[in-house]
Amino acid sequence: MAPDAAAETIPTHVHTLIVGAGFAGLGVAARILREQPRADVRIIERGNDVGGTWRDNTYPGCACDVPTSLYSFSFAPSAEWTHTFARQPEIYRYLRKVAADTGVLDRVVTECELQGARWDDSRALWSVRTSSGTLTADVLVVATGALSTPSFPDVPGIENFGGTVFHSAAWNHDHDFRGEEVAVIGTGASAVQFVPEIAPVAKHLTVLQRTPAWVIPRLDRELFGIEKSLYRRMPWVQKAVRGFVYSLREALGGVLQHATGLLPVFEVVAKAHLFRQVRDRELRRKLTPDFKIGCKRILLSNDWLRSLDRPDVTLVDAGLAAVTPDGVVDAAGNEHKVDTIIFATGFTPTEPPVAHMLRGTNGHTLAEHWNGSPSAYKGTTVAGFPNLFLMYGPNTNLGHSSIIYMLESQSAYVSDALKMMRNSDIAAVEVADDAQRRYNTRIQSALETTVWNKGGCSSWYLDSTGRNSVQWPTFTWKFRTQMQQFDEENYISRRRTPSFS
Ligand code: N01
Repeated sequence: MAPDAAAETIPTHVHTLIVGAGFAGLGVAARILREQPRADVRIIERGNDVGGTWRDNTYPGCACDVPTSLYSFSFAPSAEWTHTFARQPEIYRYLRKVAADTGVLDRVVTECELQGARWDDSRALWSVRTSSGTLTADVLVVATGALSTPSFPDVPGIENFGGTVFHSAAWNHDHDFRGEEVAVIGTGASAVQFVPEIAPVAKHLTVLQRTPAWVIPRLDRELFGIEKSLYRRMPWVQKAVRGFVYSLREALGGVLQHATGLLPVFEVVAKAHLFRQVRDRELRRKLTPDFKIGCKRILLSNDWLRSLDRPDVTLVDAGLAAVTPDGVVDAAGNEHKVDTIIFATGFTPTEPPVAHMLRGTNGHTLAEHWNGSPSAYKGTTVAGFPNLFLMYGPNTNLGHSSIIYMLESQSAYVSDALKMMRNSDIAAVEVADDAQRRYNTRIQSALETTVWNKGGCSSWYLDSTGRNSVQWPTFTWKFRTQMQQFDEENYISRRRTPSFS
């Protein structure tokens, strides 16, 4: 479904070009336009609509695993949510509404994919190639998200499989599972949501689990009519609920980051949940992790564990090793004949494809610069890449709270940078190398004692070099504090000269 009022063409030049119209891109554009209504801002979006990962992930049971009171924009509260944990269709609808209400939708060019961008130092501009043509931009804001490119394990034989294959992030809604043997690869946040939905439909499910996850109940319920009408009439009540949920989540973050000695309490809750939902002792053993809770993302589900206890579902505690023309081979060497394979194997957060498309001052791509281990200043700017802002950049992910809070903090920083550039007639800002280095030394040292680094698991928080380039190490209010104002003193700024204007 294409947006009603999206712009259709790209201009030849724009001041601020945002790539991606998901939560991050819409949020930063809304913030800039709120503070500078006449700002020259465009968003290019490769899909046919706004919404990002909430447009693309439509698998059965897809829902947010962070309470919606927090997983929504602070500037766009809604009294229409049906549940405490919103479902995908309503989050998608919400994003489309926010885009329209804030005027951002008029700035979106859909079906326009970034193909490459090179910093032109002599003109202090980004030269940008897209699927709809070329343009230049003073500032580039990359809001392509961490969960936009599906990851497939590199297994032999996949090209010869005779049945149906798809990824959970590109669900095949025309596919009929009735009477089918189905293999599900992966047991992460997506699989736990769709397996309970398709288990009653398929003839049999074989779930290949490489690593069991800690699972706790999702305290989900329908919102009462009275709550919604209260939120409508007295918005401060909804704000207060948001503040309360935020505080609870910060407390959980404190345990994951600073008080890991308390984690066994959460493990007791997870083990009790497993005991209640799974009768089979051997299955419970397979589903019990051997690492500290929180080391990998804690999963929230009320029906995943129970669905694995069904007679028509088999949990194989071995990963996928190969695919044959009519089945999958697990890492223990056993073959399972199946008609359909669903990959629930996640995304590529530490190797974002966009990093291969951006070339900075010395002509190297961001991916070459990072060399397998992303880092940035305040998760947002990178030395050697002037006028580039990364939304949801390195070390901004959370294990306990809402990413929307982090994105809004980054949006404030970007908007403040743009204001400073305009008011002081600055053509280019580039973070100083030593400021970036000092910042990352602090972040890495703070991460050392957290459960993500010390919890005894391997997770996508650790990149190919073993460094944690994903997680924010401490309370989120500390991130917000550091992002309140653009700190020009840590940047090399270049004034606009007549040749640049
Ligand atoms: O992906 P994942 P996801 N054989 O990376 C397994 C967010 N999200 O799509 O743990 C067998 O979590 C892999 O095994 P292992 C959320 O942030 C948010 O579920 O690496 N298995 C793992 O089990 C989440 O973190 C919401 O050993 C293989 C699974 O694939 C992120 O999206 C909702 C394998 C991947 O799990 C991604 O979630 C849903 C192999 N060869 C998702 N290779 C919200 O509500 C990989 N795996 C906000």
